Amino acid sequence: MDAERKVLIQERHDAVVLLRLNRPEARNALSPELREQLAAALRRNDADPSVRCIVIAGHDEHFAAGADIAQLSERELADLLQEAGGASLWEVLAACRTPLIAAVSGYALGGGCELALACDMIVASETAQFGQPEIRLGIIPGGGGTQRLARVIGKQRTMELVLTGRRIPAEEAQRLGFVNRVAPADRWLEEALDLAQTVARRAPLAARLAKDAVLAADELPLSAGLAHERRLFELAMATEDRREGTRAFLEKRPARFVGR
Ligand code: CO8
Repeated sequence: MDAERKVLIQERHDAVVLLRLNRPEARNALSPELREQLAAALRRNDADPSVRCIVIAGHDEHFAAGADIAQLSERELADLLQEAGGASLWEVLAACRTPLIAAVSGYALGGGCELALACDMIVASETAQFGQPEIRLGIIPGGGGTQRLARVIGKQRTMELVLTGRRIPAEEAQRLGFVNRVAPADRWLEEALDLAQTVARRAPLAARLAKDAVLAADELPLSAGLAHERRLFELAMATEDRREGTRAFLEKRPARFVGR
């Protein structure tokens, strides 16, 4: 438990959970221990219906500097193959049904950039720097970076980032379309939490269905995606929250969503 508190700190802000990476001595490098604890925290919170949005953050100077290079330098192919049994952090992130927001200040590099990209939205400080510098270490991204970046910013731009390892500032990342909002250096976490609170106030089942529908756009051809959306829309129509939401609108009062 002590170790858990040390590398990953969880705070509760009403219906929002804030998970803070906390290995400042290694620029929040994603050690196996940190990855396991983050995966466990995501699973735990995703299973808790009172949690309506999860924010993943680091600190002012660093979101996460990627995989732990000290550990990477020692790894052999056999170690990697052995690991493949358990669900990795990346699989847990992809399976998380609760909306996820990355709050990025400072460096988000390698696995850190991939962690941010695996979230549903990114709020960045004006100081944030994103990049996939793996090529400089003789490797390539392994946490989904090539696939997610190519889907969001396109092949040519992804090639440049992945083949050169160039870092890009928050403003450029926003221009390229993978950062939602850029906040002043002293407000990045507040703005991410504000966005999370807004999501948390919406109908929670509809939020999960909406997330499912949007993510399907990356996986399915248009006709299958539209059919999937239609099924999820029908599910949303069957909820108590739909009755409450539509009634509240007609009665000109705020809706009280209960998640049923
Ligand atoms: N791993 C381990 N230690 C690190 C890492 C890291 N990724 N990044 C920084 N550190 C350590 C440094 O070794 C140093 O330790 P010490 O104080 O003992 O010398 C300390 O943190 C401070 O580092 P710097 O002196 O370099 O700090 P700066 O503020 O000058 O620079 C940077 C910060 C820009 C973040 C710089 O440290 C840097 O470039 N780090 C490496 C970034 C990088 O290459 N990341 C990619 C890693 S590979 C990867 O992520 C592959 C993902 C594959 C799948 C995912 C599995 C998780």
